[in-house]
Amino acid sequence: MRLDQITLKELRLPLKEPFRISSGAVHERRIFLLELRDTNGASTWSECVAGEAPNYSSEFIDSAWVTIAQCVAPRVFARAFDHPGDVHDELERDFRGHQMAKAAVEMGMWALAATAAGEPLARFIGGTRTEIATGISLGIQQSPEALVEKVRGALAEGYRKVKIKIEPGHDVTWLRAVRDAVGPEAHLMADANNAYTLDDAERLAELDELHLMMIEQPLAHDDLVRHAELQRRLRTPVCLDESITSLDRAQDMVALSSGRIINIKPGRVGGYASSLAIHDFCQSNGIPVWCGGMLESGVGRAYNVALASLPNFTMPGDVSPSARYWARDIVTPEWTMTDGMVRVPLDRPGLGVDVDVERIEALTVRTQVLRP
Ligand code: OSB
Ligand code: MG
Repeated sequence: MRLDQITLKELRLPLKEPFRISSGAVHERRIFLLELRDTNGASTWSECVAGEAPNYSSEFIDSAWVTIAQCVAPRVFARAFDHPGDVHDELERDFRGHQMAKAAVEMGMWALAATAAGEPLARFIGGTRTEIATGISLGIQQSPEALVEKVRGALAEGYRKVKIKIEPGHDVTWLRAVRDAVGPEAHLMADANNAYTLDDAERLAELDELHLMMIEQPLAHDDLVRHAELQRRLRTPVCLDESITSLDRAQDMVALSSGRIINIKPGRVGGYASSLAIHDFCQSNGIPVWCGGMLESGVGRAYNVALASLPNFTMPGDVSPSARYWARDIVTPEWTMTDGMVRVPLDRPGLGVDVDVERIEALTVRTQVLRP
């Protein structure tokens, strides 16, 4: 397999409601799509999940764009690959960081290979599930009452897990209001996106009585040592998101006991090869994983759904249906949820959804065509 063209496109999709986390708010998602074409003329789409600002990781859309154009694409154009699993190593050699930029191309190579092999992407990577238990990630709300309403609505819609964004001042009282309102059985968790320090350990320990499934990434984005100290002081399992950028970091988490669960986002770890390695390592070490989200369009969602079909994705993923985010998605059919489950498309090779090329053209604000 050899690429002979990558087209970069940026479009804007307004979110139905603003999404606020401890590090910032998004109103309109700048969607970064790639169309990859190989020397046989086959093509597929992928999505780079970098955000508008470097407030989740150091990458952002504009840095990822330049990185793909100047560093990732030239390397991938320069050789043929027997297997998409070889792309990751090629992109790691003397090339530090930029996981989301690398992942966008690497994952597209997996989809091209799946299509060429005549297999649905989920099966091509070893996925076994036919449907994915689905969670919703709720941004920080105006008041505890507003949050309770959102959570009730999500549970009524059938979501199997409700993740609530927290930050100092919007945490224990807010989550207690939710727990009191929805009862002891509801699957609730919190995500702090690095909003705390170890000085907050006592406050965070107050969450133990609320029986959350986990607390995601309470401390710094690149920390493992302090999370280990915090985990010793909490009964609630710590789940790491931002801190796990590679298989090595997952191994460090286990070695240091920095957390008990991992949220795998393929973009954050450099793509599918790395996601599969983390998945397998966690499976062998009794660490449950689940698939995180980055407010992807229907294109990125296809990759998340396929990944979440692997056997050790035992907890509900942040793979909400299209209608949770957008008035209209850019794929057909849109992603839907029935009884809290999103179906894995297994009826055809590749991504399993059609990309609405006309709509993408209409929404595109910039394009760049890359060639060898
Ligand atoms: O921390 O998981 C996160 C979105 C943007 C940046 C970070 C995160 C998120 C989400 C969204 O929680 C989950 C989704 O895509 O539904
Ligand atoms: Mg998170």
